[in-house]
Amino acid sequence: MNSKRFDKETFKEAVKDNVKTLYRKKIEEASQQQIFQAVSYAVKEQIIDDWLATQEAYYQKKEAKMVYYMSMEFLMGRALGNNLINLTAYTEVKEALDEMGLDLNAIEDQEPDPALGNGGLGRLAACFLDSLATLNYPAYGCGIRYRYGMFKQRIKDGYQVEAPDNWLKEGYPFELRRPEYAKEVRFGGSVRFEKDPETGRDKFVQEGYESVRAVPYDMPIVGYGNHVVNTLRIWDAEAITDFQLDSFDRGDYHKAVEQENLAKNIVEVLYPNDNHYAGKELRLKQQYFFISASLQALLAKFKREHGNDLSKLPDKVVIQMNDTHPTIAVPELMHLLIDEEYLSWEDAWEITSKTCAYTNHTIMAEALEKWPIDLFSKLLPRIYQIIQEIDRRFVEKVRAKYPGNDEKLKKMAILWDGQVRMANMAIISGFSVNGVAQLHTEILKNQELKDFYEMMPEKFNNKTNGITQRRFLAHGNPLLADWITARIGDGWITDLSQIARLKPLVNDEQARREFMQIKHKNKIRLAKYIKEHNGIEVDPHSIFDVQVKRLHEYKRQLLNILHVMYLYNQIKEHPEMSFYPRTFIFGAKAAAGYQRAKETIKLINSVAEVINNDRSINGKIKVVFIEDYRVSNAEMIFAAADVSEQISTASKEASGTGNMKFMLNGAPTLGTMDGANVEIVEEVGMDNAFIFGMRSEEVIRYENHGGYNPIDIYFSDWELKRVIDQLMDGTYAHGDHNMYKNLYNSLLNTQCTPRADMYFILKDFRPYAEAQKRVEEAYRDEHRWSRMAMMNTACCGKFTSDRTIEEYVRDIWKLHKVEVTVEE
Ligand code: 26W
Repeated sequence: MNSKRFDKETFKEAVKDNVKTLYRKKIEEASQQQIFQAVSYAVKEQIIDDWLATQEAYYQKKEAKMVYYMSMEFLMGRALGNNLINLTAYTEVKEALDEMGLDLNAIEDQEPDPALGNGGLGRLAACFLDSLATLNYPAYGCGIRYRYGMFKQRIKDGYQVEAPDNWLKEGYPFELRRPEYAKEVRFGGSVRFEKDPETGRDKFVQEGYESVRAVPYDMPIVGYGNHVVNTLRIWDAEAITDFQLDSFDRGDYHKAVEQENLAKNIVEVLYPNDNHYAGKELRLKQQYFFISASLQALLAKFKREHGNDLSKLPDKVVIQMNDTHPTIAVPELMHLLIDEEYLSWEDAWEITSKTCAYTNHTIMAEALEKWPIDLFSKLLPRIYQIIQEIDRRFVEKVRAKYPGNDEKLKKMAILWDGQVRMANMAIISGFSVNGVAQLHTEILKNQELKDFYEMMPEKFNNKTNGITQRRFLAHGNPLLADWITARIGDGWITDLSQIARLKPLVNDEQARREFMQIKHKNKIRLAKYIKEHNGIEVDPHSIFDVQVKRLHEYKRQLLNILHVMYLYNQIKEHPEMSFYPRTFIFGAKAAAGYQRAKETIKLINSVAEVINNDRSINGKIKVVFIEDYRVSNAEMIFAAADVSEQISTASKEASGTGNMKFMLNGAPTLGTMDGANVEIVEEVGMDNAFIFGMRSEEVIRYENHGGYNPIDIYFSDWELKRVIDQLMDGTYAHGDHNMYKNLYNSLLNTQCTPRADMYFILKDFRPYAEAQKRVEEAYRDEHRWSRMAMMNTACCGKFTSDRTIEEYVRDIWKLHKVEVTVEE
């Protein structure tokens, strides 16, 4: 608040005024929620000026190219604290509120987490928006304003119970409804072409359709200290009321009600599946809904600013498709260009294929979107026609290049086996295909997408993911942030490569001590949270060993908890053995219908209950399952972690981004050579990480040729056998022998889908246990550990999303920076 605009006294007045006008109350009478609202409106008022100035600057600079980041998910997390950080007004506002007897932290806690995303992919989108604004790049995020975001997780008797996330209940202060930009989106019906009597052209007519009105809500995305405010535009659905009256008059009451329902249902809820395609029609409706609305708005804006020559579109606009979920943008853009703008197929294709780019975030087969053709063509008849034509032309090309090779079509065609394969469409139609970490991109090129890579190698490129240090250090770990700034200045906030200046300090004993003292304070903060939320006492002197991420078999939370069970057996058997106290911390949501994942949560909680209540082990092990893991508590968890568990089956985790957040906060990785872990080790050195287990080539070899039998390991390792048997003997189930039957079978039963131990848990168990031993050894050596921890922070410069965004800009988007100046 070195600016007049954030003068403390003015700010205090604004808060008081807001409480008065919004609630007719004095500050002393207002509830915490009301104060949150009042403070947020005061902050938003400051943002609005920059927002206007930014949009004006983009408009003036007509050559400014704009990226549209299309995503079904934006996992934003709370806005108030982050906005204050990026406005460089956090400290001043905190002081101002202090002087009013108000506590900014408590006020921040009043904000619901906007959780319009599942996990990695949605949070990445949020980090990208932060970096784009901070780096002065013109950008829009486009998504859906779900009425209910990611479900709230409650734990009852150790089981996950889902509760609705009504994040809009109290009204969300950081959004702005923009009804003047509403668009109509049509579903179903049939298509016909007729000669336009005036122009003589073939005119496209859609009949008997249902439609909804898409109404945008804009959220400000504040850049760090640069007056840039970009926009996240999320679409709400409303019934088209005039049509309703109209059809009511015509006696078409039924249709009116249907449209009302369509509107209500479409944006009702975020699908809570991560990495699992379910093929639900409503999901396809969601996808088409927000894409059609976004593209209509995009074209309208383009024509307003640049006129009607749409051949210039690729110079002014680039559309980045966040996984396959928004790839319906390809045929929708073709449809708008051909049917509404009367371009030829060839011209429309030239524009579309130069404008669209695709990011792949997963190679898990069950995540691939493949829509049944009958469902698809009924819901989107015109879009389906266009896809047929894209496919027809592509198949022709493949036949010409590989005559008589039907294997190629089986792999590469869009339409195959009664399905529309969205990834194939995206790869064929866009000008860029990128993976999200080096290893992942190599696997795409050499395995999953090999045929495409051979045919069009120039499209393929890698963009290793990153995270924003503004949220995950400046906001989430203020103690460490201030300490770093005191040591090396605050340049790291917008240039994380500067954090390397901490490297020489790892040899400075005083610096190391301070670094570890901060870690300890953060552990106390988390211990307090755990006490309040779980009622469990944990010792901040114990090793905080943390695995927080979505629950999925490939991420292998099961490996982690089986190892805890193994340690517990050991301690029970050899009470005298030396053991450094550990707190195993888990946080994870399971997709509502994912049985094995839910069983794993129950297992973790049951193991926690048994171990935490066993006085005989003197608190050497504690197990904590943090309920409702989400962005806001994640920030606190990363800050407090000693060990970062990144133990996915090699080749399965495309990148991971939690791994980077731990590293930034000084927690060494205990992990496999998977995703971005590979690059983390490259930066920090093998000595400052704990790497174990099968390599990706080995996993892929087994998968391609078979040959792994977990039974051999089971019978040759009696300690492991005992642990697995404990799943069935009632040890962690109050005597129930069936509670973990599915988990047990997933490991051993060859009749189980499609192979036993698909994720190589038995095979990696011993290497994991040994790596855990190395962790303990290293931790006992305070000198060594503090060096390691600090080295992780000092070496994480590469993993800022600012670097990722600069690479997207350089290789794919070709944007230019725009300066925004505002009078203070
Ligand atoms: C259709 C159902 C569905 C839903 C979500 C399929 C796939 C997804 C996402 C692509 C899953 C996801 O979030 N992937 C994660 O993306 C992160 C950001 O790139 C990576 O860091 C993670 O490794 C990857 O699992």
